[in-house]
Amino acid sequence: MAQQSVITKNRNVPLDKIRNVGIIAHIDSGKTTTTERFLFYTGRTYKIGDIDEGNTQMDWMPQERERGITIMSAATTTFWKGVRINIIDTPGHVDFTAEVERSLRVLDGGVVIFDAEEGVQSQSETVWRQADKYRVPRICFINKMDKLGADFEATVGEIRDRLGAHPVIMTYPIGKEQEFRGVIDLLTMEAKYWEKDPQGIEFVTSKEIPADLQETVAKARAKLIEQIAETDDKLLDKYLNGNEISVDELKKTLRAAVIAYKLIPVYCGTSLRNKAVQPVLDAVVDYLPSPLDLKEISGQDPKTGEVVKRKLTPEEKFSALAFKIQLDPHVGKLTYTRVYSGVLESGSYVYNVNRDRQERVSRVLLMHANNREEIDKATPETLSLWSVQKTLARVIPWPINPLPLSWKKLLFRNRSFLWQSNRRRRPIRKNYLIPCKDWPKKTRLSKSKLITRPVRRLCLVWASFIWKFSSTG
Ligand SMILES: Nc1nc2c(ncn2[C@@H]2O[C@H](COP(=O)(O)OP(=O)(O)OP(=O)(O)O)[C@@H](O)[C@H]2O)c(=O)[nH]1
Ligand SMILES: [Mg+2]
Repeated sequence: MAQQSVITKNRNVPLDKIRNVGIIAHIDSGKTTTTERFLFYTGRTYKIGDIDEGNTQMDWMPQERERGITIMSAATTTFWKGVRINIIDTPGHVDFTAEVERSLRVLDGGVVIFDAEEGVQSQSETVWRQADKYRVPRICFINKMDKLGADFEATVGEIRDRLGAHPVIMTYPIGKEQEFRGVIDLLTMEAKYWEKDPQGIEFVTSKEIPADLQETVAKARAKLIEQIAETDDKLLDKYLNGNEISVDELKKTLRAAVIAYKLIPVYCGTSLRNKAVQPVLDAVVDYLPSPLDLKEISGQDPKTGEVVKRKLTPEEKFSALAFKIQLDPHVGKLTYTRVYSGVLESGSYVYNVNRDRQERVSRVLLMHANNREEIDKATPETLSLWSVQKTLARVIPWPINPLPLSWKKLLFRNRSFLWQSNRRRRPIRKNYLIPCKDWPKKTRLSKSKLITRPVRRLCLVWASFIWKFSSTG
């Protein structure tokens, strides 16, 4: 496994230098591969984790490594250009779509990855709609530019037509498939080549644009400036009057447009071949929102029923959303939380709104996939975990400032899963995460048995179990 280098303990970062992002997409588009590159280029790991060799940081479960797929979303933290990036790598398989949705609820921004050959696929559409639902600003990365049949422009077209988005091309590919060499940054009009260093750390920047691309790139840049200018009246005036617009002005306006869900910056590259991944990290820093851009959250006071608003700062009273519970054989029950305001200290008590009771926060942990780093407290800067000791809950007096967040419970209707459970008997618990196609043949039910009453009853019980289980998530 790749080694970690950065110690995140005691690194205080101002709120505007925080990005909470999720990597979302269809299965096999390269989310984990790209996340591993993020960790490597930011210095978080010494060695590039490879999906195909089963030595990734983010896919740490043996089942994930065996199958080369992500089953559980994994969180990590890294630093790029002085900005702390909290990342959640999500699974792409339709059966784990609940994992994506519960992560999206607590994220401030998303990096959506597309396969340059496949374009926009079904699950990409699903996660896109989920991100729309939770109002998550996004950037896109068209990955696998090295793959046979890779088509950058067709994929951008599909983002526009199938997803109804407003993509803006930020980097234009130099070559494709085997010939993919790098990208042209349309803002600065620089060509960047990843050719010499196989790990892609070093790249060559040149002001000279390849002759065959000059015309296309000039058109693409003009379109980019027009698209950005259209989102801001002042800039549009300047543009229409024929005045020069600086790169800084363009970046600032684009950032505002991305946060306002008006534009989606699009990048391209190939994570597997270690080419053009750094511009995506730059885009996370430059265009995705910090917690300060979200302004405030609102909730209901449990006693008075009044709507309460809190700013997303450590100075405010505490409020957080527990978005996932995980059972760890060594530590016990872990609760993934997003702290929105205030401070969560180890040894303190918090009010659990769902259960209407207090919970003791025995330890606060910062997660790096399955590695835990113990910290004293969690603030809005950390996507953290705390472990709960339920036994102590009843004897402690109520905290003074509870704030139940006014979000709805998640209800998952995972059709494919229900349909599959109609066909086959429920696997035993330890096999729960095994894809249905791999369940032993013996457990399959014949078509004639499917229509019998006991089976239908069993399906209903199973469906209600899933419903109950996922709505508590
Ligand atoms: N040719 C090519 N293959 C890639 C690239 N990036 C990833 N892959 C391959 O695509 C496959 C899937 O990669 P993952 O990173 O596991 O994809 P994922 O989106 O995380 O998959 P799930 O988490 O299971 O949804 C692996 O075999 C990778 O080696 C790329 O840039 N080019
Ligand atoms: Mg993955």
